[in-house]
Amino acid sequence: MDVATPTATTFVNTTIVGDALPNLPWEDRPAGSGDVVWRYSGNPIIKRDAIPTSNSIFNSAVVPFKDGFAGVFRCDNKKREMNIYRGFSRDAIHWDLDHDPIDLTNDDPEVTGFVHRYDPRVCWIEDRYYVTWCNGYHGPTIGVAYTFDFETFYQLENAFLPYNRNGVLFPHKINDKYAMLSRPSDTGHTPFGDIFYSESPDMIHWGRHRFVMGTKPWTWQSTKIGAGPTPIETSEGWLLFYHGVLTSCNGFVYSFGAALLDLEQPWKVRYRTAPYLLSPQMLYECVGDVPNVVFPCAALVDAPSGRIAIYYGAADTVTGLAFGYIDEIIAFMKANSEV
Ligand code: BMA
Repeated sequence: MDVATPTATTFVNTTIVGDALPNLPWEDRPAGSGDVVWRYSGNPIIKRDAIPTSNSIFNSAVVPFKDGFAGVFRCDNKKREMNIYRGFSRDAIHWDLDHDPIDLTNDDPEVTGFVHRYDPRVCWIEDRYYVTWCNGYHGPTIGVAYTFDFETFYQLENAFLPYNRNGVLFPHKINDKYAMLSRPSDTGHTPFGDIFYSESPDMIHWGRHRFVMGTKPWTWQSTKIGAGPTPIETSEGWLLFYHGVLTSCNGFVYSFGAALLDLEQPWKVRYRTAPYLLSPQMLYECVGDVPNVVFPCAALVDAPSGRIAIYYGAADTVTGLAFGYIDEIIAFMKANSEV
């Protein structure tokens, strides 16, 4: 598969820029369901104890790799250290995870020093896979590394000063600059957070920060929001899945929805789902180390069919999979949009 030269596939209204991925995991919408995004019946696909040392395996990222798939997984171990682990799969459902965390390479120990690493995203850009994650450096910030082969991971400078989370790269340069979404925050389990856009000439220096979107009072996204999987390029704009948090009388509730961002100026929001697309409702989403969380970090797309498989952490404990059609999601967003 030539991932460097994506093709475009046109639906009635939407052209998806991307490759064919015929081995995308897939299950049809259940009979009688009207959901625009529906869960895999075999969820959770990764259980909390999939490796001997793990307490939980959740907010994780997968990509097509060779004739199968590779991924970077958030595993919290039984010391409750948060770290990122490598995995491979033939079918993107059954995963073989390393039993030890990813070893990050950089000559400067100030860069590679471990405090915590969590919520990874993986994005193919030009000739390599970039990994971003929430990296502890005197508070959470955005760690960045790249790999060509999922064997050696070269760590770059943190993208931002602390405090920041949910760093999500765009899959190609925009206006000749690398582009990233992130969510400035504070050091704790922050009760606020909006999504911002930043650009970089070299993946090291990030600037020209632009506000993208904020919370919406009295909705599923009223407390904070954060970008999820790598944005998907379509003729309608960048399709962004993002999580939103509501503060209930019993704590935070994490759901996810979607937005369409302008192709050339992605800080301009064209549409945004007023209702959520998925909220914690299954037992494995409602019960776990942190109840009531669905937290998407990756999506696989088959451009010719418009099928999408979304990977999400459930209750900060296990990993789930959900499906949809991009043209249906965009049509739903347009019919139910509040920007
Ligand atoms: C966020 C992050 C996520 C986590 C979520 C719910 O702030 O820590 O990793 O899934 O809270 O606990």
